[in-house]
Amino acid sequence: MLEKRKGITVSRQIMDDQLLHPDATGELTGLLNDLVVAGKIISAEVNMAGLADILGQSGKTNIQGETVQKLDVFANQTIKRRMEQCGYVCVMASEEDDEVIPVLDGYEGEYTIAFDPLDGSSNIDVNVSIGTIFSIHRRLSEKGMGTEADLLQKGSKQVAAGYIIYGSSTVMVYTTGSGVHGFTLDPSVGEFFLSHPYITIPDVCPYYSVNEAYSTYWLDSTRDFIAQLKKEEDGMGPYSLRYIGSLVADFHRNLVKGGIFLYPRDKKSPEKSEGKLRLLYEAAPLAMVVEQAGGRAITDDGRRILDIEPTNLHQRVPLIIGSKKEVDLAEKFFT
Ligand code: AHM
Ligand code: MG
Repeated sequence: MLEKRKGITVSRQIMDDQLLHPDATGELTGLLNDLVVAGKIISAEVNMAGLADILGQSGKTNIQGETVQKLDVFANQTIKRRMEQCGYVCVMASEEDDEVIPVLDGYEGEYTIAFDPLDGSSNIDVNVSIGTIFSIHRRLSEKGMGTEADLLQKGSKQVAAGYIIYGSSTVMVYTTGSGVHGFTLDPSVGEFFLSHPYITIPDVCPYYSVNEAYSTYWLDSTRDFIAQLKKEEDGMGPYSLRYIGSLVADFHRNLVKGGIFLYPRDKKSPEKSEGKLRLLYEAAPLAMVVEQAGGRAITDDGRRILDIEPTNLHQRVPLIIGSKKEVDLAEKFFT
């Protein structure tokens, strides 16, 4: 049956997901389909980047104080334009914008979207995989333009989440809470086809991913856990290190092959006291995906990522995410 589904289009799968919810109005289906269009546009631009003189830096810095590169700007604008006029979204948040982003007057819909338009952007001009991450919630307010409060909802309330990775091929992975599916873009026809139905993260986990250069700044618990992964013990380990430095790419590899990714807090600077990654549009959506795939996502003090109540749009959170057995093991060190 699963084999037979392989090759169906992403829009067919999105519609099938909707049919699991008899009361659905079709708004989430419409939103996801518009997001797919944004993904295709960004994918085309990423592939053209080397040719189109779009590489390099735009000279601006974002709220995190990082240099914004031109493709980030393009990806951000592309998603905002698609979402502001799709009619299914009431307010947005993006890694690249300090404040909430309104939609066009008269186009307010039922949902909110938070996104990282192009994660891993420091890798853009060296042909390393980068990606778009998205998180969708149902609005809390009744109607009209959405507010920040509509966006500040915990991850367990997400109605859909996922990412699009621009790598050796472009792959969209998403969940609406009924399993995780992956679709590969066939650029010759401009369509995403189901290539990874019902993804489950492998039990056997060969990889760990962490920036070990910061180990001198780590908490003892992090250092002890990583030391454990290097041992051969109880039929586990030593694990191999794979760190791309592009969250979507590291996460995607671990989801498909098995693995654990960590971006823990460290003592390097006050900004790193909660790690580096952002709760709303990096940690929470990937946590929903990983849990739907049978894995786990926690903080380095043992909290479930999906249970964290956000207090601001760009808050950071220490992230431990991946195969269940390894996150269970991590938890013993972190609690
Ligand atoms: P970005 O959203 O500005 O691209 O930053 C997030 C990226 C992640 O993709 C990656 O996991 C991490 O930063 C790498 O950080 P570091 O270089 O500190 O290891
Ligand atoms: Mg990012």
